[in-house]
Amino acid sequence: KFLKQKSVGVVGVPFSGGQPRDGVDLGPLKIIEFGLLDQLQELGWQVKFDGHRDYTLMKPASDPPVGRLLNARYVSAVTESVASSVSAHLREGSLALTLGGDHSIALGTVAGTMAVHPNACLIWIDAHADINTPESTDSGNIHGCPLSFLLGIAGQVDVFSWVKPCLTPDRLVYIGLRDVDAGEKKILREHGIKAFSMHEVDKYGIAQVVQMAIDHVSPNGSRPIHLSYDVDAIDPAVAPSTGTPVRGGLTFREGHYICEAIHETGCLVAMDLMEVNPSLEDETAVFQTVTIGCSLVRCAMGETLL
Ligand code: HAR
Ligand code: MN
Ligand code: MN
Ligand code: MN
Repeated sequence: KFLKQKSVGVVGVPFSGGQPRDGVDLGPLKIIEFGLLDQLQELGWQVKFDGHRDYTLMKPASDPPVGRLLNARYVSAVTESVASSVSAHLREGSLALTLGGDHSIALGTVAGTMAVHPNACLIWIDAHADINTPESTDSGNIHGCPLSFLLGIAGQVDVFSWVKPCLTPDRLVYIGLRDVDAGEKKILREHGIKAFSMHEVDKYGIAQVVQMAIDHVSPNGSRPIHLSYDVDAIDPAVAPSTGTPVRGGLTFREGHYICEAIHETGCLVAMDLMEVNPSLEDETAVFQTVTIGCSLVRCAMGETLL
């Protein structure tokens, strides 16, 4: 509906600077090594991929903490560049698929989407709310903060001056939450942000939750959808290779159902797949996590249609 043709621009972002654990930068390389691009072609998509960018060139020689924020200059430079890659694909009428990397990258992907589709909505699938402000973050890890910047509730941080508030609370919805900081809960309440935690998934079932989520952010399919998928939303028994696993997550089918239902809306314009870390856990765990990453993307792009 909002795409010109069945083509997808893939942005590989081998970046880990939004959190402390090495290896999440290998996520996009592994996912593509496992054949995702061929799989999408088989589904009838024209695939555009320029190769993984080398963002290490952007690493500043010195990057001392900005308040509590760690690697702020590096994260800012990388995400600004990601934003322009995403918006370039969208301007051509393609879907933008970004492979992470840690979830700070979504600061760039969502900004890139909103630059082209200012009225788009954001569906955030995650165990975490990623809405800490520079003041509320305990860890200083920016992958826990991207939404506060996008919503314009982060206050003025000079290093991130390129980020313009581009998201409103009514266009954001979460599914899968189960590890939310006290400060984040306060932010969610104060801004009236809709969130379906694992409690609601248990209570209503995934089909009703996804329906309510979509109806909330895109009544009558009126808005383009950006889907930002943190693989740690899935239960760690199913997707173990991720930096901050939390028990009690989405089942294999629940995780896929979300993607299928969003595909059915015909409104998806951008998707992120984040926090796959192939250096964590054993070989079997990595295989499980990378293959589920690929199948989540395929489902969002129409695999389940018969
Ligand atoms: N809320 C914590 C923080 O801000 C942990 C969040 C980070 N983990 C993620 N994000 N993977 O989804 O540090
Ligand atoms: Mn996240
Ligand atoms: Mn998470
Ligand atoms: Mn905390």
